[in-house]
This record gives sequence, structure tokens and C-alpha cells, in this order.
Amino acid sequence: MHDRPALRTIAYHPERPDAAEALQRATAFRKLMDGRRSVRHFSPEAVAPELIDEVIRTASTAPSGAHKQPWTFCLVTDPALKHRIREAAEEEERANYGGRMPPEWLEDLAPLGTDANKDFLEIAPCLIVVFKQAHGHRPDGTKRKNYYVEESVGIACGFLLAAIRNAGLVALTHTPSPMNFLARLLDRPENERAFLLVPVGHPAADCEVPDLRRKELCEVMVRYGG
Ligand code: IYR
Repeated sequence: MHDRPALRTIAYHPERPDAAEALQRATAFRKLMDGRRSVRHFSPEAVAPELIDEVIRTASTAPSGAHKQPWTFCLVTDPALKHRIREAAEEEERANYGGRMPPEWLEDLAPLGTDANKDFLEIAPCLIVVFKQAHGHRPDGTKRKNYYVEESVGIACGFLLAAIRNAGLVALTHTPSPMNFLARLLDRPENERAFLLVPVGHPAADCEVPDLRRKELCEVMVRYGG
């Protein structure tokens, strides 16, 4: 049964730069994104609320299955709530680093120097906790399906990280595991599951990041030209 009329269509003519400008813009954007790093050492300096609103608006422009936009971005700035999130995350991570993660995983993490201390969850001025909506609701409260939820929310998080970088802010993609404590602490409805925890702010004055290298194009790309 098709109980929903098609949306009306509108003309779409996005601006098309000439070839030279397109390449220049593609290169400038690549350099901007290449300069993004995961930051674990934040300054407590506050971030303008309107800047956070804008990056979350950008994230929510991501494509999604059947345009359901199956995401919720919770912005946590309250120090007491950040403290509770840190305590709960560290409890899980102590179990992870203390034996729940297999040796190979610990070995892969060793070069990054991560451990169960998650002080950035209190020091960063903002925590954006991204929830995926496993299903939606009809007006009468019954369940309505969402589609490609992981893909949709993953793409939205990519948009979020790009917007954060573009705004001159820094972030960490943090996945405390398991992260069901986030739905409990933030009192989320039954259809929402925590997807990603993104501390956002400015780097500490003495912030350092691992000196990692990125794969070259030839390592990540395979061509099938005619
Ligand atoms: N969730 C843990 C472990 C961790 C896992 C991966 I994969 C990383 O890239 C980094 C950390 C933690 O947050 O420490």
C-alpha cells in the first residue's frame, strides 16, 4: 500500500565551478581534511553555542535511508553530567583494558597510547553524543521502520567531523564500549541507541597527537578505467 504521495520536485542546478577552480577547491578541501586529527588533550575553553548548532545542522544534512534522518545529537555541556559520563565510560574501559579486549586489540592500540583514563570527557567543553534511531514512530505511537540506520548515522557523523574541522574546532571519535550507559544517563527514548561520543572543543596549549601516516592513494584506490 502506498499511502504517501510523492514529494513535489524542484529544479536542482548546483553551482558548477570551472575545471581549474574545481581542482583547486578539491585540493584545498583535501588539505583541510588531512589536517584533521583525533584530539585527546582539550582546553577547557568554552565553544560558542551557535558554532555547535551549525555543525550539528551540517551533520543533519547527510543522506539517509528513505530520508528518515534516523539520528539524534545530544549536546552535553553540564559539568555534573559530563562527570557522570566520564565515570561510567572509565568503568567500562577499565574492564576493556583489564582483559575484555583480546591481546591483538591491545597490541593495535599500544602505538596510540590510549588507556582507561578518559579525562577528556570532563575537560572538553562539549560532548556530542550521537544516537541512532533503530525505528521511528507513527503519530499513534506504533513503530515505523528506519532503513540503513548504521550507514546513515555513520555518514552523518562524517559530515559532523568535517564541519567541526571546517569550524576550526577539534574532536575525538570516542566509542566507549559497551555504551548503553549513555542512553540511561541521557534518558533517551526506547528506540535510540548510542552510536558515537564526540568530545568537541579546542586543543590544549600542549596538545600532541601521534605522528601517524595516512595510506597513499594507490593503497586505497583501485582503478577500472576503460
Ligand atoms: N574504546 C577504547 C579502546 C579504543 C579502541 C579503538 I579501535 C581505538 O581506535 C581507540 C580506543 C577507548 O576508548 O580507549
